[in-house]
Amino acid sequence: QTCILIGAPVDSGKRRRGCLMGPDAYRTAGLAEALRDLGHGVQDRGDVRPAPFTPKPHAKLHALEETIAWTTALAEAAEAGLRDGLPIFMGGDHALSLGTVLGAMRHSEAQNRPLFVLWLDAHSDFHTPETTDSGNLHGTPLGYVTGRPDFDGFPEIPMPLAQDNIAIIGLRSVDSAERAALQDTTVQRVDMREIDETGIAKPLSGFLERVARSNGMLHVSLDVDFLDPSVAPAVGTTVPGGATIREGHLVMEMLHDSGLMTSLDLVELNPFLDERGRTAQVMVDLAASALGRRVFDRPTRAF
Ligand code: DIR
Ligand code: MN
Ligand code: MN
Ligand code: MN
Repeated sequence: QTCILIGAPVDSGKRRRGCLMGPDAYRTAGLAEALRDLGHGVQDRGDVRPAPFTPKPHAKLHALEETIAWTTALAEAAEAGLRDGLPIFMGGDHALSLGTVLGAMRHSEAQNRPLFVLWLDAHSDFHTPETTDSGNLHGTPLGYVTGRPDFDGFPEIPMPLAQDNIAIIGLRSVDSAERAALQDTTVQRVDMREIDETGIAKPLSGFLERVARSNGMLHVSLDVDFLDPSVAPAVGTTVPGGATIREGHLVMEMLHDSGLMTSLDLVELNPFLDERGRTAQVMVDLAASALGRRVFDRPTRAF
């Protein structure tokens, strides 16, 4: 399994700047070396650049043209990366997933396999350009890929991602328009209360079983703010009451055991807000767990 590292220094998905430094923070924290130590081939393809664009002021949406340009470029990079190995997108804010999930959708369609998406995030990112209050497009990728309206100017969605094929885990900040829209969907929504009550393994194995039964491809999108800010402070939108380090590793270890993950986003790291690269290191360690780092081998569990 070759891991293809792809820098996605997207900083247009919200107003607070700094996520453009993410890819180099992951490189500095030793992502490639950690994966090589696990026996993987690793290829760093450098940073993607956005397609050419002309900025136009917009009454509400922040950096619309730039975000569209990133979406176009990243969808192509994702499609190419998936042909050659397991792409890991080093973000960059969550607007990068507008492109990476689109690329994964195109690839899975070409493979004739269904795509599933696991969204690890405090937020549901289910807005449309119409419903967003903040005007920050990093809050819209799941709205986009599921075929919600008003994404004018963005690349066409070939076939919307089925709601049944999405799980969002870690929820604790859902805007009212998102809540209203999500309520009527079959998206698997796992909020922090459910994690408190049942543990994180139970809803995750249910989802992974569904992926396995459909012989699906699985795109995983890990937002730094999935984790509690006490352990992962370098993100612009911290929300208290998040996943612990161990819950994060358990998710990643289960993903590795399942053998189902086909692509991975690491998003919203803002190294400018960090102290000594602490959060970048946490994210590198989580990625390593998803790619097979473990304390001991254990009997394999079939999904
Ligand atoms: C918020 C923030 N719901 C918005 N979204 C974030 O601006 O629409 N997603 N931070 O991860
Ligand atoms: Mn750089
Ligand atoms: Mn997010
Ligand atoms: Mn978030």
